Amino acid sequence: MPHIVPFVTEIDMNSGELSAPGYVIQRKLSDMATMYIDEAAARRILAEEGDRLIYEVQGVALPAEEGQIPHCTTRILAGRIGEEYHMTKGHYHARREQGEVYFGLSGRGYLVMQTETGETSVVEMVAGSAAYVPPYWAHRTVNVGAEDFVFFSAWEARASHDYGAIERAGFRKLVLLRNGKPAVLENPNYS
Ligand code: PAN
Ligand code: ZN
Repeated sequence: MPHIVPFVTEIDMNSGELSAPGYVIQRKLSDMATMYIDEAAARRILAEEGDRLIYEVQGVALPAEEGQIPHCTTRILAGRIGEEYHMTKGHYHARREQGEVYFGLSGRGYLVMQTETGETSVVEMVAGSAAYVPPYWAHRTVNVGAEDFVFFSAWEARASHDYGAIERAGFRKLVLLRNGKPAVLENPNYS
């Protein structure tokens, strides 16, 4: 078993940048155009404006072994695709029994969660919010503000990510602009 020595990472709360990221992931509109309810709007943006960065993840590199606690920041840029706010892909943990902690660093977002047995929950996060994603809950974050929404997350290494179920069926709840503010609505396409 590799021996990890203690370390500290400095985080820029406004950009989510890590002092020494082990990895950086960028998700663009072209990576997730089919995930937005208004796919035609996504295609229009891609054709007329070109691709756009939706969110960026910066994390520390740790081995995927029991007891390690990987952690990262996520920065979701402000904006919408049609009426739907910029969001992460969202996932279940491959090991469903593993939970996670999110901590808001800047901006304003919604954390959208659901279980495979039909429960849903949407909580608001601002700078200073510690949100708990319990075991068995799929999770997606949505930037509902005018600035970048940045948060920190930490999970158990073996949780691993299962994107397939969400890619196939989506989330039960959507966060859309309605009457000038974010509204949580049923997803008519949820299957
Ligand atoms: C988070 C997410 C991160 C990006 O660190 O992985 O916000 O979202 P997607 O993984 O859905 O693209 C987390 O929940 N880790 O388990
Ligand atoms: Zn997760």
